[in-house]
Amino acid sequence: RQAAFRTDLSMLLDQIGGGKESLSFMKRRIRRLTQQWATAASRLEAKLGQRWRDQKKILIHVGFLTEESGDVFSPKVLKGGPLGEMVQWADILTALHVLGHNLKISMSVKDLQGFLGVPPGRGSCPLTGPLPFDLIYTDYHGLQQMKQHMGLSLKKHKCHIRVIDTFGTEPAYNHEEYATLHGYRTNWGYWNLNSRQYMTMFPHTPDNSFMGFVSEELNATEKRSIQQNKVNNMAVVYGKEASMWKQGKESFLEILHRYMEVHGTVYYETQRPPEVPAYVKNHGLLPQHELQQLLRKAKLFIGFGFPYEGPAPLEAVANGCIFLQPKFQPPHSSLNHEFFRGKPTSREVFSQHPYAEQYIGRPHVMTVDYNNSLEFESAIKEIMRSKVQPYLPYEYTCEGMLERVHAYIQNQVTIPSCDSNLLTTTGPLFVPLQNSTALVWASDVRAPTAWPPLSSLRLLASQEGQSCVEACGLTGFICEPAHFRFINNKEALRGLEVQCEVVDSEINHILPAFSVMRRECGLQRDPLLFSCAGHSPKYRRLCPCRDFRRGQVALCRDCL
Ligand code: U2F
Repeated sequence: RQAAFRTDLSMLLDQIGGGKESLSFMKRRIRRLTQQWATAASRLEAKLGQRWRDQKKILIHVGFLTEESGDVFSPKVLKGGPLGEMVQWADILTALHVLGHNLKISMSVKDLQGFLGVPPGRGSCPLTGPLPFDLIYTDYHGLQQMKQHMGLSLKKHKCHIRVIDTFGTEPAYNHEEYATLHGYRTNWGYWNLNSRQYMTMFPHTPDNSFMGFVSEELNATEKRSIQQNKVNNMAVVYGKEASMWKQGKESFLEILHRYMEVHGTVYYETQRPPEVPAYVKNHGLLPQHELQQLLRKAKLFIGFGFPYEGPAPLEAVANGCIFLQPKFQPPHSSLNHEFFRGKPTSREVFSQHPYAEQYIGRPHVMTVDYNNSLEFESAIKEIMRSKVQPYLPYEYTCEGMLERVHAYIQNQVTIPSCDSNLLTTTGPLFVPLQNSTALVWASDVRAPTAWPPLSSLRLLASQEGQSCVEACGLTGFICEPAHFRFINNKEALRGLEVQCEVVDSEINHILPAFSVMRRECGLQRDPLLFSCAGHSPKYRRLCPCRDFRRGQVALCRDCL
């Protein structure tokens, strides 16, 4: 069946059910953004023209909100706890509904069993017969629950699963045996999925798919009125929980206070939290739409280093604030920081919000060393002087999210780990270009169904110690894990004019790669370990880069 765009969200709201604060929060958000989604749907519909879109049967099982997982989030919704995940799930549900798919929504193990058609009760009772869904969106908690209740059949159906995974999972952590043998084993990873089945909140590592969420969009009139009503000396602090204001914040808060009126939205019960200085005008935790109003007046939204990588800075910038945040030197990661410890990634986080720093940047985002009070002070002065327009990257608009999710659903079907023919592909022809880049022979003959299409591929060799994320990034491209299978061959090495005395095939997440010194070349033996993130000091990596659309890094130019 052809999927038809929907603009009426009432059926979705009914399906979500109620009772919990987390669900009420999501429903309020969905209602508030209804008009924005409707406008986006009609724009995307016009853009896609008469293109056929398959209607998919989709199960959405929100594991972290089930009682069975302990649901620690719901009770904290009105108390300053994390809302980013709720924001994202609300937007995923809406995007799938608006795109016209056939949804079943599960928030408990009982719902899950009912939808999958497995008998209720404990223990693993395998699903017999075909999976009644084309796709299942869930999270790590949900995956665990499905393993318990679907048993072996989970393995059989795993290509249909998509895991919403805020901070991302790198291939070395995802590969069970490899992770166990090489010290990448965590509580979360090791599911042996294809890494692109993990969908993240920001485009962290291109090994995963970027799912994202949306932020409020403003029309021209609203933008104009924001510009007129900005209060140049008004700052809002990022941090809705008192603990985010603790320790060592006094000195730069003091400097900030010298120049600006400081506002906060810190949750409190009866008394002002002692962590929040008396001169701060604390509004208490606000409903989302009231926070937006506050941000419309404020000039500065200032981060204290935590929470990492949340939605709020995008909302602030979308409402015309400048986001000021601390640089992390050394960078934070699962190797050196409690918050990231045990997360299945060794990604280094160089500031509180790397997306804001790298993808938005000045004048909307300023990243400075907070230990340097001169630098901090001059940033505040600069912010008070400068004028900025509200800004929202296209990929965080409703249209951008719909476009991306549409493209994934219609094209991301043959996930490599589920494709037995993977390593038999012989290489295409590579033509050297300048900068050691080689262009793949522009013919799709050998991979007619490849998505992203092969026309987007640019082969490149990284420097020693450099990952493909960095190597592709530095040349204005992005690493595309789906293209690894086309460059994991001798033709690619030849295309880059690499001198190899031996070409081995091994299981190591930095392969394909080569050592110049030793004239040693290695190809990848296990496609599950193709990794954009991997790097090693002695090896130069073969990197499959691709182009991307401006404002929509998840999609290549010919991807739609
Ligand atoms: C992130 O979680 P948070 O929920 O702490 O992220 P924030 O950026 O603070 O905000 C999430 C939403 O909370 C809303 C605001 C954002 O959309 O509009 N909000 C509000 O409604 N009222 C207020 O007074 C203040 C904010 C991240 F998203 C999670 O994935 C991480 O687990 C967490 C820890 O790093 O950070």
